[in-house]
Amino acid sequence: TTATAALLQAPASAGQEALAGKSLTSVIPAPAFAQPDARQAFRLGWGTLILTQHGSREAAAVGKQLADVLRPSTGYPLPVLPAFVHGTGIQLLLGGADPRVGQEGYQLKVERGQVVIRANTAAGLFAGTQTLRQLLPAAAESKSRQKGPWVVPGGRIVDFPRFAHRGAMLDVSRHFFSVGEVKSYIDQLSQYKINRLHLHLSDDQGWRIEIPGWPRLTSYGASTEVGGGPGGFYTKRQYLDLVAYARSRFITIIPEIDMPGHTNAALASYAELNCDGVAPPLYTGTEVGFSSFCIDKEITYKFIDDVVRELAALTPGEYIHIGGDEAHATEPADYLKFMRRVLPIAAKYGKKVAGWHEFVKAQPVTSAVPQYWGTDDEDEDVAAAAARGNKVLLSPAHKAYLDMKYDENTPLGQDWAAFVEVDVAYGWNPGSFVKNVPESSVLGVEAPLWSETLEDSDDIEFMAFPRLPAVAELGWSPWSTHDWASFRERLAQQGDRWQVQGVNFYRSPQIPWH
Ligand code: TNX
Repeated sequence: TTATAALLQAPASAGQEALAGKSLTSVIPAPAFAQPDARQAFRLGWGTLILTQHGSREAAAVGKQLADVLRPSTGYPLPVLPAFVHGTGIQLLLGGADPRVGQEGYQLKVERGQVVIRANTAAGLFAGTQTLRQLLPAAAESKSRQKGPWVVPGGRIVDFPRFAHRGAMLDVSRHFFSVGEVKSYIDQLSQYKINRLHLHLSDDQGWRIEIPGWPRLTSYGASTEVGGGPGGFYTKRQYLDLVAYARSRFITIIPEIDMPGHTNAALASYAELNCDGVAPPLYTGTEVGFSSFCIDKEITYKFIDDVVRELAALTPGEYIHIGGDEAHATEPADYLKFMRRVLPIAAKYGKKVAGWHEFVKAQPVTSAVPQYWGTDDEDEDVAAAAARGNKVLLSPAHKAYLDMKYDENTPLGQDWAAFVEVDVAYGWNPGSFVKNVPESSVLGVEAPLWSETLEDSDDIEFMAFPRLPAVAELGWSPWSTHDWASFRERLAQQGDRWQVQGVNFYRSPQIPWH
């Protein structure tokens, strides 16, 4: 009806709702449009069915993932059945959604008898089920049976992302993280509608991915990490397993091989890659900017061709990330020469390029994506690239870096860019942050997590939570919903879920944790 349509135009009043306790808008990222209906609510019970679009294996898979979360805590059978079955329950349907939901959004209707999620894609259904999870009591996240009641607040949501790229980056080079640890992070990211995971697979301290024909990269170059620990690497099979795991949660992995700097692990593995033909020792410190590929040797490009070809074959996504940051040991003219040779290699293997923003000096084709990691609100080269038509990814270090300490007492992390408390991570607008990089030139946001000081999942979680959800909301939610007062209340509710999930989050004094 027109009345409903008009109501759905109204931006979610997340603030008031969150203050009043669990409601339809007690969600991160904030939904684009929400219309709570206090007269309605859905109660999960013994008889609840999960009914998924008939004929869609992907919709059924999303339904099964939802059941896998809710069965242990509720103790209910929650069978996943094709949607032509009659019964009450949670319906995951393809098609018939509000046109604004696009390719990744969804609409959600919660009434007394049913929950209906509609989307155009399985990705949209998955996003809707993440919202639904957050609308249930925190105990629903438990791995063991808990007391209900399992009530979902009533009303309607129409929700879709502001930006195409809502990313996180994990540095698996400075410290290696196992397949299990990365999967655990993927699970956490997907709850906040993150859709890209950038893996920093090589650096001075370690090479982390098997490349056929270059076995010493992994037998030797992967054998240590910061502090001298054992390091590690992903075999092709393990890497493909990660890609598939991420994909089932609608996250695309973007692999990064950093070059021409940050390459000591490769240079140590193969003497012939060095200009003087002498392999340097492995490196376990935390300095940056001392290594460089040999720009004038042909074998450098043969090596990169092999690496990019292999990575492209392992990557269903559109992008390969070629690093390009902090090349202090490469002459500026050599850097340009190098980039102009390397950029076409990705294209040859059917991939677009992402890189740390320094590489725009080489004026890459407009499909290339500079990732801005500066601590300033202007950068001439990045603005010029935007003017040429390149889309920019925003990771300003003093806002979006998850490895920055929260304050001077934070036991982990670094502080070269800033202390980044939760209000700082939340308090910037990607659409107008860098001068002359307008919203139309912004591909999205990404929260990098460098791992010089991080050794395991507990450490990852301590730095990522609660800041990752702040960056996720900047990437997904319309600016009209941006509201610190509301965000901190909603974050406190996420804290209840992390407690149940066993996530080692930082109890920022800025947040009214329960
Ligand atoms: C700078 S940011 C780096 C990384 C470090 C990080 C530590 C960027 C593109 N390069 O090599 O790990 O600082 O915060």
